[in-house]
Amino acid sequence: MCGIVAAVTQRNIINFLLHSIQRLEYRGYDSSGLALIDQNNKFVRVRSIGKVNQLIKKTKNKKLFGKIGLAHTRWATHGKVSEENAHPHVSSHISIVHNGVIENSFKIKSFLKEQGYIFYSDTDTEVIVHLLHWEQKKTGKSLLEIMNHSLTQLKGNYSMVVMDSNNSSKLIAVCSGSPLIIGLGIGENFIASDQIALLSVTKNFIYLKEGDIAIVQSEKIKIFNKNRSIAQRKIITSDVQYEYIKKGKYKYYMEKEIYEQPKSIRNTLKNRLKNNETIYFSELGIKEKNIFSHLEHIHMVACGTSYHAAMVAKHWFESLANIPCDVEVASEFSSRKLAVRKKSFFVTLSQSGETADTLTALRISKKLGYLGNLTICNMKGSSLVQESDNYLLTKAGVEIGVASTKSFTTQLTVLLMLVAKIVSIKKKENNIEKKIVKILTILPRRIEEILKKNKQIQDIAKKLHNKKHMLFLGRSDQYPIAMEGALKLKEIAYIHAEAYLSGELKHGPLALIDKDIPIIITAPKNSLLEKTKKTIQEICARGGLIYVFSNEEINLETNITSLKVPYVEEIIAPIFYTIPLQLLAYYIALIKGTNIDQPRNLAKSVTVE
Ligand code: HGA
Repeated sequence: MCGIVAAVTQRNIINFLLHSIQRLEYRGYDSSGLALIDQNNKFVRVRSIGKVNQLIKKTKNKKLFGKIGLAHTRWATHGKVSEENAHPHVSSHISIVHNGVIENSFKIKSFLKEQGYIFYSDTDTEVIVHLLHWEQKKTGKSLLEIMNHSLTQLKGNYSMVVMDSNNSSKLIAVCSGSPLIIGLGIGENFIASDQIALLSVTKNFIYLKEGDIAIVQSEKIKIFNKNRSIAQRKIITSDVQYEYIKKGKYKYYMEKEIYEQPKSIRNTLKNRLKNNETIYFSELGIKEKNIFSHLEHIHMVACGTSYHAAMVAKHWFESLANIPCDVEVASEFSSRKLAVRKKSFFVTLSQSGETADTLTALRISKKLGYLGNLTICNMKGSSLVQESDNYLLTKAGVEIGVASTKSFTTQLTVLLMLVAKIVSIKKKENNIEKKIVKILTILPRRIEEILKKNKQIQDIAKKLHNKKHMLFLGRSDQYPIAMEGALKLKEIAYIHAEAYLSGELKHGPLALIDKDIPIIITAPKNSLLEKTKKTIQEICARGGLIYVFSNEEINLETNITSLKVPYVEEIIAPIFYTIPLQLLAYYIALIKGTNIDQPRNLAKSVTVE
């Protein structure tokens, strides 16, 4: 969530800060702000509610100058959306930008008030900056020393960057609970919460580890680990392509990302399908046999769209590999007492690798006796990748639209490869692996074919955009797709949508059926189609309004709109049928005129629990 950018350079960095913080707007976008230290060693601060464009407008005629500075785009947790609550916050000569939540902020705040501090905002962040100031006033120690001491008093997450107008040569970064990376320039260095903010100035990054404190100067960087010993951290050269962060001919990133899926899946499969029959994961190398051969159960934990991907994978693990698999929402996993199955292997999924609920679940799982763990993630240097024993990358490329699309279909692609690999290792023969390799090879083409149905889906969107509620139905491995379709519609079109198992309709939700609640059904031609047709007839008999996506012509009644989609192999049908539902949500939102890439109240990577 909240985006952070900071820089210490030899040049005026105002334009860099504005441009880079705008890149992070997808993380939070209710307000933004920046602070610089000017030639007189004084803070200059500009803040604004709304999008970064508002901030840019406010800075326009100000002739701002500074070689060191901080910028922030906010997703509020403490205090409403207002200019006073926007970051950076200041206490005398110390300024801060922060991502996270301080759980004991009220207690510290009342202590600081007793010491005479006046609070200008309702944020927990302002508590940190006054605490630092108080400690420094009391002890006279350096900012680094007081930082060390103050952190022991804070409970919660507090990735942050701090600067001191009495010492304008350095920034201090603290990484705890959400990501921070250092971008290495020539005679200048940068800090951000996501590499895409810094790709215009560098490709070389250091990912700070949990608990790290870094002192960043224009010519040098010093990192202390959580035990406060000097730490050496690897420099990672990013392979993220700049084109991924341009909208190109598309109106919204989400549209671009939907149409990019054949390419993203090709990238995900690249160098992983060998000789048309074997799957190879370079991330695991030869240790894959050791990792998977003893497992007898899989426990998958994720949130939101990633959770839906895990639900599809449950069907694959059980039907193709005969391995029992349970799937759980990460926040629930961490909220209950668990009984871990014997020889259970723990799998997490997250696009960003920073999802706080999933990270917490992983940390808890390590104490529970799982056989091992693996994360499936789109971000190489992310916390989940760093903290997991094993990882597999989805290689979707940067996803900027807040509503996930290509990260979902590439997660499913990786999951299907994983299932195939595990079947071969457990069964000691590779017939299923060979079959899956063959099917995955044609998957990008299948997606290209379904994307061509966009015009017909736009026509359906025209009929549905003014509805207040919708139901999505799916059976078996199409149920998670119904959930994903409903989630997309809620996220970007602000239409209330629910997903139900087709077979469950008659156990209650059938009471909702009337002509005002359209029902969207994905019904691939398979052994379950006849059952789904029965459900459709039951809805029709009650006057329901049905829209079916199927590769069989379904024209049982007049109140059915049936869109015949191209043929697809049964195993990959969940991936394939996701596409029309993504397009449907997109086109409905487009007609409604919502802010598709940055829907209200949401943020891309949810780094708070
Ligand atoms: N708690 C701070 C920062 C919010 C945040 O990190 N969101 O992801 C605030 O409310 O300003």
